Amino acid sequence: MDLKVTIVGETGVGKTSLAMSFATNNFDAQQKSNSVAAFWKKSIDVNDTTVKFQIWDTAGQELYRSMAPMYMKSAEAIFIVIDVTRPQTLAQVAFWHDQIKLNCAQSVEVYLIGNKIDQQRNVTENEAFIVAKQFGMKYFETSALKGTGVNSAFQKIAEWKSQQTICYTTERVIEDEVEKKKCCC
Ligand SMILES: Nc1nc2c(ncn2[C@@H]2O[C@H](COP(=O)(O)OP(=O)(O)OP(=O)(O)O)[C@@H](O)[C@H]2O)c(=O)[nH]1
Ligand SMILES: [Mg+2]
Repeated sequence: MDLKVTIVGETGVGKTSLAMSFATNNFDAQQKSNSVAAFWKKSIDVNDTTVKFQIWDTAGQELYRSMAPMYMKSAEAIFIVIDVTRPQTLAQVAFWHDQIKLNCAQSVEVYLIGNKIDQQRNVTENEAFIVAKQFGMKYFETSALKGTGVNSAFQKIAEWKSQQTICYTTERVIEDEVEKKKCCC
């Protein structure tokens, strides 16, 4: 099954680095800021199903930000990334959450990702967790540099997707059975 994930957040928080770490297991300390969205693919197996990720890594610079909604619209899941060394990136979560409300389907699953935990942090895990909770999001911490937590965040969203599909199928089966019974009466 396909899973479209869009990554948003301020410039320099590590969106491209996270996508690259997950998709290729590589890290580039000289990673350049992107001006257009980059696309990454990777498949993983969860619950006997292959989840094929289609990852849109958006450009965080103010100048290119107007493009982000285009990639949010069809997303089933969104990662809002912050940089735990820069508290202002946490303050901007409200902005990104508004963008999601404006542009995404109601069913979208949103995770907050605190990246760069290998560095001296200025945002505590608890501070970020409180903001995530306020907006109804799960919170994960990562280091794209070390690879810490990256696979688990993507694994969790893949599990969410596989569960969604199972629930949907079960509901449909139950609905179909109700319909059949109705027909027999
Ligand atoms: N120490 C450390 N540096 C990181 C980490 N993730 C990214 N970086 C560095 O932070 C800088 C910005 O990373 P990018 O991945 O380009 O950030 P971005 O969010 O894609 O930025 P835009 O494309 O401008 O939106 C680069 O120099 C990366 O090498 C991390 O986990 N730890
Ligand atoms: Mg980038």
